[in-house]
Amino acid sequence: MTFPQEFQTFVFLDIETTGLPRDQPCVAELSLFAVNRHSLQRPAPYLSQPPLLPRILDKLTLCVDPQKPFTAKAEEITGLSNRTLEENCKPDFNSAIVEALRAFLDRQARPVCLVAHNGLGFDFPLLRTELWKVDADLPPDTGCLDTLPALKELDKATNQSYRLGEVFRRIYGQEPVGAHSAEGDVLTLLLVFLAKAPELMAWAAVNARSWGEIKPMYPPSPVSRRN
Ligand code: DCM
Ligand code: MG
Ligand code: MG
Repeated sequence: MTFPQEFQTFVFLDIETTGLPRDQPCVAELSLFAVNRHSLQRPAPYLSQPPLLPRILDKLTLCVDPQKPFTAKAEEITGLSNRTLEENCKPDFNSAIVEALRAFLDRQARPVCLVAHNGLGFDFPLLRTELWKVDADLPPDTGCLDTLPALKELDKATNQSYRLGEVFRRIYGQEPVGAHSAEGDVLTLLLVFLAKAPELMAWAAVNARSWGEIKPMYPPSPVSRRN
C-alpha cells in the first residue's frame, strides 16, 4: 500500500463471537457502518452530548450461526446463543455472507479503510480466518485502522484505560448504548471517532495497515473448511 493514503470511505466494523482468541472463536454477528470522509471532516460540535450521526450512512448487520458453542461469558455479554441463532434459522458464515460483504464494500468510494477497536488484535484476524474457511478474502489493499493504538498515540496517554466503553465515557460522560451487540459497538466506535475524526483520518493516512498484511487468527481446521 502506498502512503499517505487519502481514504475516501471509513467502514466501522465490529464482530461478536463465540469467545476469545484462545477459544479459536467463530463469528456470530457482524456490523459495518460505511461513512464517506466528506461526512467526517466537520469538527465535532458538542462533545458533552454525543454528536449527531452523519445523515448519510450505509449499514450492514448480520447474525450468523457460528457452528461452535459459545463460552458462557460470550453468551452472557452478547445476549446471543447457539439455541436462539438456530431457532431463528440463521445460516452459517457462508458464501452468501461473503457476497453481501463484497457488495457492501464495492458500493463505497475507494480507497476504503476498515476501522475497528482492537481490530488488529481481534476483528481483522478473525474475519480473515472466517473468509479463509470459505476460500474467500477481501482486496489486499483494503486499509485497516485499529483505533486502540491510534487513540493511545494521539493522546500521548499515560496509563488510562483504552477499552471502547471507557473512551466513550471519558469523551461524552455517558454510558455507551448496546455494548457487545455488533451494531451497538459500531455506533459507540463511530461516535468516538467523530470526536477526533480529523486527527484519526490523518493518522490512518500514514499508519493504516493493509488487509494483505493481516495474519489470520488461526488456520481453518480441515473439517471446518467448507465451500
Ligand atoms: N469476548 C469474550 N469475553 C470477554 C469479552 C469479549 O468472550 N470478556 C468475546 C465475545 C464478544 C467478542 O469477544 O462477542 C467481541 O467483543 P466486543 O463485544 O467487545 O466487541
Ligand atoms: Mg469489538
Ligand atoms: Mg462487540
